[in-house]
Amino acid sequence: MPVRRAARAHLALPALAAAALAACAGSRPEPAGCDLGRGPCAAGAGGTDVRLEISPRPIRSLRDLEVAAVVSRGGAPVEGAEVALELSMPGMYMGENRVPLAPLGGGRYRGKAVLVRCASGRRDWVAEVVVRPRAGEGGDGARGGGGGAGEGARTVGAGRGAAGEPAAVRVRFPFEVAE
Ligand SMILES: [Cu+2]
Repeated sequence: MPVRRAARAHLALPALAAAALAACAGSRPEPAGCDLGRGPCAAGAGGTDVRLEISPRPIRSLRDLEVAAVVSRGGAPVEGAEVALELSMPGMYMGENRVPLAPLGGGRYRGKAVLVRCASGRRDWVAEVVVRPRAGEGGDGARGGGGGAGEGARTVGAGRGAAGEPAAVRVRFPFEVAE
């Protein structure tokens, strides 16, 4: 008797998890939001807000793209963070495409990117702005704002221990290329 009850309870868990997943997927229609191909978009995650602009528009593959992000928290600009843009295609490996965004002051970050063309003809991409705050508000002041775009991302990540490293926030912007 107790054995059978336990078995039934166990079975119920995957079913619940599946239902929760389905509900989650259904309640977030991603492309319905802002279109980076038409103008700047704003989104947030974990209390960090990002306004992202990719130009020129419409966004095309195999072109030099200007990437401009404004990062804020509670309305205040986020200074001295390690910020990068990652471009990917959902469920399809298109090669690693991560560009550091250099700080300009005032919570503004800028960089350049190029999108590859998808051999399958797909045009849906996701731009993710990855923001890693400066460690402990001034504790990492030596790395401050002036770092060049080239050395940014990798050097800082490699040099810091996992324990003291502030968590990175990822803000997603789904978009489509014009061609
Ligand atoms: Cu693709």
